[in-house]
Formats: sequence, C-alpha cells, structure tokens
Amino acid sequence: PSLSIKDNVIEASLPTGQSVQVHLYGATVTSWKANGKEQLFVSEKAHLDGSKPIRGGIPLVFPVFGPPPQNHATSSLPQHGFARNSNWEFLGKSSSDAPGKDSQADLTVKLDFGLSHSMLTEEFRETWPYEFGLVYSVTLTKDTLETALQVRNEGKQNFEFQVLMHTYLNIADISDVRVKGLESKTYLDKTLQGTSHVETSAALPITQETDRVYQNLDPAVPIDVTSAKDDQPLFSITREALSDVVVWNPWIEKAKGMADFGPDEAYKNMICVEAGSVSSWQTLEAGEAWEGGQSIKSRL
Ligand code: TA6
Repeated sequence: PSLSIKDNVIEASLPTGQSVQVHLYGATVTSWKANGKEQLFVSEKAHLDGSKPIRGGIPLVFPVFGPPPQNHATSSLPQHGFARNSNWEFLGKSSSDAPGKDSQADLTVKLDFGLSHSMLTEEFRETWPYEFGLVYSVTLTKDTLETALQVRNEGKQNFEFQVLMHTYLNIADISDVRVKGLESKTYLDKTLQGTSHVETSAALPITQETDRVYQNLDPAVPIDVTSAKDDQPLFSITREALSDVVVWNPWIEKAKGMADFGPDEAYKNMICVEAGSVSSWQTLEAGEAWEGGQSIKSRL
C-alpha cells in the first residue's frame, strides 16, 4: 500500500486500486474510491480549510450528537460536538494481508488518528474538561471501508458521551434508493418534533426530507442501501457497539438552506446512513475504554 501526506491530508491506496483520503481536520474521511468510483459524497461547497466541519465524507460526531441538551456537561459544545472540528494527529499506517491466500487481493491498510484533551482549543478544553483520548482507525480493504473509534478516559472523573459516524454515501439517484433492515424498528422522527414511530417499510424510499434516529438495532444485521432497479445492495453497513442508525436526507429546501451544500440538486446524489450510539449516553469510568465502529461494503 502506498501512503502520502500533504497539506494535512493523508492518502493511502492498495495495489488493487482502492484508495482513501483523510483530512487531519476532524479526522474526516473525504474520499473512498473503489473500482475507480468515489463512494462518498462531499459537497462542492464544503469548507476544507478548517473554518467549519466538512460537509460530506464521514464527519465524526463526539461527545454529543445533535444540539447538546441543557444542564449537561456538553451543553456549551457546538452541534455534534468538537471531534469533527478539531485538528487530529496522524499516528501511523499499518498494512496486513491474509497469509496464505492471494495476498494481493486481501491486502488491507489501516490509518490511525489521535485526539486528546490537551490538543483541543482552549475553548473546547474548558467547555468539556475531561481527560479523554481518542484513537480513530480507518481501514481500507478491496471492497470495504471500516471506521472504528476507541474512547479512553484518562482522567479521574467519569464522563458521558455519544458517538456517531456521519457517513455521506454517494448515490446516482435518490429516487432509485431503498433502505433495508429498518422494518419494525422504533425511530425518532426529527422532522416531526422528534416523535417516536415504528418503521413499517421493509424497503424505505426517500421521497422527502428524512431525519430519523432508528434505535436499538442489532449492529450485526446489515443496513442495506439498495437499488430499486435490481433490489441489490449498493452499500451494506454493519456495526460493532453502535446500536443506533440515523437516516438523513435534507431534500430540496434544507439543501438550498445550507450554504456549504452544493449544488442545490445534490440532495439527489447522497444519503446519510449514520452508525452511532446516540439514543442514550455511554458512561466511561475513570481509566476505562470503549470501542465501536462500522464496516461499509460497497458493490461498485
Ligand atoms: O444526522 C442528521 C443531522 O443531525 C440532521 O439533523 C442535520 O442537522 C445533519 O445532522 C447535519 O448537521 P450539521 O451540523 O452537519 O449541519
């Protein structure tokens, strides 16, 4: 596997052609290419200079999902927390191949990134005063991208956190997409004041602004983003220790309303399927560690 580091962007590729690109700002994955095709959506108007979280790729949400609650340790943090708008450090690359098998075909490359309390801006350090350590791993194989986060509590006080991988998937046409694996699951509908509903569709179409937090799913059961044309998955997402899945598409008006979302019609070319632990709080005791992640398999 080859590796390049330039202007705060880490790129790695496999001999079989797959590649991944990660910005040290937010440790945001901004490109995943398989079969020469870009698998992730990044807005043409995304800010890539650290002036605001990147609109696309896989922003990392920690330690709070959404607008922070009142009277909570996260109350003064920005929406979705500080991880996606902090400068991370690159910890290194490791490669592995499956011994014995055709190692070319089974080579993987893993990139590790770190963020700890002392690296935060003074504002964030004071706003959320816990000695935490994050190690974020991005692993590329011939047909999957895996992202995993390890959270360590290196301080003396317990802290609560939420975590989510805000994945923007690149799709040709939102009208051809169906989301499978959600049937009978309970979800909070953020377009309906966060009210609770039960999913009745085995293959959910996206035909309007959609912003739903599906709760307590079996992480090992794949969520499939399928094509209605052939009912085959475009993407299959499995998780570890992340039992919630958010499905988001801003649709026409909200797409127009986001200055960094462009072109306006690009809502047709993306769907966010976001693996997270967001419907309650993980408590991490002093000295403890937690790990969770996702594996996205692409058909293309
Ligand atoms: O994941 C869905 C969501 O929470 C939506 O409600 C919308 O706010 C989206 O995240 C984008 O949030 P951002 O802060 O990146 O504009």
